Amino acid sequence: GRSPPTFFSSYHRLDEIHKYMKSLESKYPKLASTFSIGKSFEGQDLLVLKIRSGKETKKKPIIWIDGGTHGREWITSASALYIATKLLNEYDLDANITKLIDFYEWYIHPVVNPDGYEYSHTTDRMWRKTRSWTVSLIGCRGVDPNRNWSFKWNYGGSSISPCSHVYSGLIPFSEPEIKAIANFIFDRKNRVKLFLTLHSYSQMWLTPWGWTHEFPSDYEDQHKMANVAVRALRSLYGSIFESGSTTELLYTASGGSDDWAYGYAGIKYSFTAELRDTGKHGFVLPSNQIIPSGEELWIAVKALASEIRKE
Ligand code: ING
Ligand code: ZN
Repeated sequence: GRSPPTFFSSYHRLDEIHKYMKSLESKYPKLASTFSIGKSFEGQDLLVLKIRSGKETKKKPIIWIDGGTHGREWITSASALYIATKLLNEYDLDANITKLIDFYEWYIHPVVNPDGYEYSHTTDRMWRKTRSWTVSLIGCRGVDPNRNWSFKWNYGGSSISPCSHVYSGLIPFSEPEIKAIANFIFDRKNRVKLFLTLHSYSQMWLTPWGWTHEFPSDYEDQHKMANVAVRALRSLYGSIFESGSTTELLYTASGGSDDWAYGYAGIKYSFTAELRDTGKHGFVLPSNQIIPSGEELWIAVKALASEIRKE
């Protein structure tokens, strides 16, 4: 294919990301379109890129990929955009990619939490949560968007204290950013074949559950598919990603998006990928790793999409 554009040599602010998404839409009018699924607490657009070939009449299986759920995890937004760019660049150049685009409808949502993302650029590099507040809760702002989903909400690994990094919110789906995704996915739940949410860091391919130490009935299939991803990923630069359930490899965490996508919406292949690195730079991954990190993730996503297609 063509060499990756200079866009991926540094991290970008939200407005530049939105501009970039719209530039993809103009460059590939037959394949790409952007649309907003709602507004963040502070009024930013929740912009999603759709990649699809052919006439709109046919209903296709869906692949959902999101990044930027947590403000400080910049590599996840960059990587989601990298995947989108690769899909579009290689369409009609690479027969396998062409097949994957023709078969699926792809939705890429690079900045799930735009307010937290911007705040991590302007004020506090380590900001994780949203930026919401209510009059009854003065003092601390923000809800953990990955503890705010309705499935097994507040079953453990979250907090009811507004000052906590893992504050679950006053009610499930209190955060407009999260409610918007839930509505979007739920409306299409029977067509969504892969729900992939990108986080950082620790290099893991996580499967449900996060809310309990028990393993779901589909664990065997899910773990096999996670291994398809990590094996492909490792083949490029040798990066080692562990695969396993969230509680097994990390910690108990309820109210996360992958548990909801699997447990409530019934999407079997629902994963959280924890991208680079394993702690050397942590959340502050140098920008010269955007392209290699994007490349290895791209190989993993391609492998997953082709494997899921066979089912
Ligand atoms: N990790 C995730 C977090 O929200 C996770 C881990 C995965 C939790 C799936 C719940 C469900 O804590 C990061 N880095 O945010
Ligand atoms: Zn995260």
